[in-house]
Amino acid sequence: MKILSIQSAVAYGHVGNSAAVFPLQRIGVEVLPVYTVNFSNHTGYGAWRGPLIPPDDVREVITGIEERGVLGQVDAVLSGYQGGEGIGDVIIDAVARVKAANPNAVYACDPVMGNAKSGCFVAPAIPELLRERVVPVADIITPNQFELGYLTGTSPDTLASTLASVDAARAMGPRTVLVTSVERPDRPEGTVEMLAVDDAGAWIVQTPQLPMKANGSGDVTAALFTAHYLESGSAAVALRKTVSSVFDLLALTLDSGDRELRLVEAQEFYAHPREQFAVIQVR
Ligand code: PXL
Repeated sequence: MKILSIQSAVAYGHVGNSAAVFPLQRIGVEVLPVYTVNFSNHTGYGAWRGPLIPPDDVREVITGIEERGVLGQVDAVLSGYQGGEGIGDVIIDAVARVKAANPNAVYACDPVMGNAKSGCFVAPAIPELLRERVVPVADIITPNQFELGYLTGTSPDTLASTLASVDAARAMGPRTVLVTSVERPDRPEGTVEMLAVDDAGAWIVQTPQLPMKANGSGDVTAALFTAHYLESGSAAVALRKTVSSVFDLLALTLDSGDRELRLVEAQEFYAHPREQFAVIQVR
């Protein structure tokens, strides 16, 4: 399996491609990383150095890959956080070129906009760009519950209203939706859920809510879900494996006291997910 992953690079720590690439490689995926920024560290520190890569330069790298004649081997395009609005067009164009070369290829978009705690934290043009142009050409999207509401102009909270919001998102184009950080008002205290929906049904999984927020965990989640979904063709299987790997990565990181994901140390959890959490079909 080959995944063209258009995301950030950081030298220190793990977000964007610096979070997604290694777990994908560890489960046997051939990754073609294309970088959108080259930063010292993630923006969560409030200070960082290094350039945003100009959109034309990102496009050049993809054109170079195209000229090697390998775009037809790409099974999926993966994108995440967009620092500026110019990258959106490059991603849309890359998806079109990959799909022209391989009609079976899919586009997995993590519509990064914010979260319930911080609200929207991206540039003002990004939500509209995602809503109007990017999400409509995506096959898989992986919003958190806040982003799902922001994307669809709804307020998902209960399971029923979250499923209704997913239906609204699927009406925009994507057939497969993974909702992360689902916080139903009636959930057992100290838990958090993930919900996966595709044409075959809807599945939910509940885990303990760890007292932490590690930058990059969403990037690992989107990457692993995309690869497992492509591999298995099953949202339930992809959900079970992804949640297992990400939970164990986070628990290991929490234990370490480190601010950055213990991405390398957790490698066996990607290769051999324990699948310790039950996935329940809800539709
Ligand atoms: O995790 C998304 C992400 C991507 N790229 C950069 C970031 C972050 C999150 O902090 O700082 C540069």
